[in-house]
Amino acid sequence: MNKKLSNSRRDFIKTTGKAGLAAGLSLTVLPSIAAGNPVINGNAPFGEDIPYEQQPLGYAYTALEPVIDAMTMEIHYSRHAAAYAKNLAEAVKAEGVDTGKEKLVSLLGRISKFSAKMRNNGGGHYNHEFFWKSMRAVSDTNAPQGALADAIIKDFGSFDAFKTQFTDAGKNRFGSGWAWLVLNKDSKLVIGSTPNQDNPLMDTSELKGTPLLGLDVWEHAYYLKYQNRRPDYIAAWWKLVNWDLVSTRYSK
Ligand code: MN3
Repeated sequence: MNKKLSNSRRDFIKTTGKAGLAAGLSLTVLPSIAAGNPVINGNAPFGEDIPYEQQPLGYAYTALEPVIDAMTMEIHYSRHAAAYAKNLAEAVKAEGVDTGKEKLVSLLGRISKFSAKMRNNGGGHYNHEFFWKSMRAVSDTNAPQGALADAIIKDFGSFDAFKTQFTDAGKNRFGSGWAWLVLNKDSKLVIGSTPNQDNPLMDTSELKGTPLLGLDVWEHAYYLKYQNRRPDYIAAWWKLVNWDLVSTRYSK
């Protein structure tokens, strides 16, 4: 953010703070605004911190073969996801977000205050960074362990029932979007989906909670290898899920 904008924001906050005091607004809220902290929607779910910039992939484009082919990974990461990160950088600049002070996860929690460009690209960037980390090389015996496995059985009946419900969420998402496993505010595991690049951290989202696992069901994620067969892509994708990381997210 440039200095002029930053100063005018501070003046705005000062003025608003005085007006707020005059109007007798809560003193517990105002000091944090005056200190320049992000204003966080009180109901925003906790989500993991993801930087505003695109991060290195962490594995080769070939690492997820044969489930996801190298060309799909290369186009997906270096073109689609890179574009979300670039457009997000433009949006935060244009809309005066101080990225040194406010984390992306907090911004998503009040995304209704921003433009469609911020929503689409903030979500697009966050979701893809989250997605890359959620996968690792193929394992035919891939399944969650420990406390997460117990919670899945408790909330869905069995691992197979969980997979069926998650698969249906991905299959039935009309058009483009994401399927999610989230931990809701009652510490219950919930499956759902979001349209476009929305996610469960957004104050605009019907599905709310802490994301534990997300699956990209946009055609760009699977079309080269699976064409119109989204269910085949989802069925194969289970071999890639990094359950160790999902467990870590759950235990946090
Ligand atoms: Mn994608």
